Amino acid sequence: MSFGKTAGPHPGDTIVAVSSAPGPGARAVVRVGGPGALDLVNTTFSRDAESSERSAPPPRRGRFVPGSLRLSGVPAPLPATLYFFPGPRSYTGQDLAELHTIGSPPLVERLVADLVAAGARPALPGEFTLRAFLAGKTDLPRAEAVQAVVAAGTDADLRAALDQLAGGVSRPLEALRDDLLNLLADLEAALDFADEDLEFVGRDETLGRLDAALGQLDALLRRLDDRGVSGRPVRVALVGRPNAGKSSLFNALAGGDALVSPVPGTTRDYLVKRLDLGGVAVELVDTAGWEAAADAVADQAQRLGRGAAQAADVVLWCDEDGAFADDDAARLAATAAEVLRVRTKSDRASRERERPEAVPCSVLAPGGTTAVAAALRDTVLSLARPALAPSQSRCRGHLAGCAADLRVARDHASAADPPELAAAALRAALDRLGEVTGAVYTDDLLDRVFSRFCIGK
Ligand SMILES: Nc1nc2c(ncn2[C@@H]2O[C@H](COP(=O)(O)OP(=O)(O)OP(=O)(O)O)[C@@H](O)[C@H]2O)c(=O)[nH]1
Ligand SMILES: [Mg+2]
Repeated sequence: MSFGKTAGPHPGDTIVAVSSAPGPGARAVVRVGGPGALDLVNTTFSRDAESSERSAPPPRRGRFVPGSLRLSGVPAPLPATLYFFPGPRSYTGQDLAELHTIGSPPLVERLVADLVAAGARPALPGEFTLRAFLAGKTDLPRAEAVQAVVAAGTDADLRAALDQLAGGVSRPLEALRDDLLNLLADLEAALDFADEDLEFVGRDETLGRLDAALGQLDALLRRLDDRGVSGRPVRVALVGRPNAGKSSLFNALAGGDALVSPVPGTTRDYLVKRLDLGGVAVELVDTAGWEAAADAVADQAQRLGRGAAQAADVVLWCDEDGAFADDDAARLAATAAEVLRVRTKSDRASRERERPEAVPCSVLAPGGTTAVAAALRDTVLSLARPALAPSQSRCRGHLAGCAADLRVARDHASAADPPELAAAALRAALDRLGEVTGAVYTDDLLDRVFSRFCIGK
């Protein structure tokens, strides 16, 4: 699906979708939005105690109108209620009608089909919220929060989504954007009157205001992290005893260049590499083998390795026999990580002992790591991703870009470079900030945000 200008949906279309949860229920809600919403609804809906709905005045805003639906092929009228919200004071900014009726899937399908036959177009995922965004009714973080509220799986997810919906991210962003726009205006005024020896904003003041903005950005980024949704890729740690074959597997999976040797305790530090598991991004971490540390360096390596395991979302536990001793399990229990057991060096026939709970793996046999890669991908995909995660990672990305541009502006100001340079960097920073809220957007950005939505929202 694309919201591109040529191929994308036309906001002048009247769209229809079921907006209640799929399946049978006490009540189903069908939404019709767009300029022809009321006329379309009136093709199937009649008010109670009225001979002709056409002679009646349109329903008042937010008022519900009891009545019934006449559906094609259904002999009896269905009880229904119409809620009508005329634009521009509606969710989408356009006329919006909701028909509430009995939650029977075949009847609801019939209703949508009749409305489509009467001229409505089936809505694309997120199209109602996209219209709200395009009408200036909502910004992107709030639009994303709508989807996150719908998808929230836990109380914490729901709280975070509701906070974002209420402007938890948007409001501080608006304040920050205002400050930066004022600073840009001052810098540009100084450019316009460069010949007149008037000082609009001095170097120290510029630096001070940029530092304040960077501080606010930092606080915002921390706030995103505090919600426990940092948007970082899933972290996978290779953990096991010395010589188990962790670094070899690391190299095989990630094309890394970790040191491999038959001497136990080869890996002293830990190595991190990004890896693409068929469209799923993970961060693979190679760690030092677990053993009783013999010296200070080994002890340090062990602690680093354990720290990495602690921060992991998934642990690939490597063992030549596919074994997983109770005390190993106990040590890993402290991490919240999902443990995936791997039987390494499966090409060694003498060690061929079947352990169904461990995935066999060999870095020497052709295709010997395919099963591990597939099992790892499944595990990563099965991890519940908080509903706000995509929004948070999008915001984080734009905010980090904004901070980088602000630092460039700061460097120029501090080096007393021509003020045009600081102004240009500041303009770039403002664009990045605009991308968070949607004040500056591209079709591609809208596509990424709204294609995650479900139909009817
Ligand atoms: N036959 C066979 N040998 C392997 C395989 N994977 C690793 N090895 C060998 O096992 C030895 C140890 O491998 P490493 O990858 O260094 O093991 P490690 O777990 O990283 O070891 P430490 O860093 O010391 O904890 C090396 O000699 C490897 O060549 C495998 O799939 N098959
Ligand atoms: Mg190693």
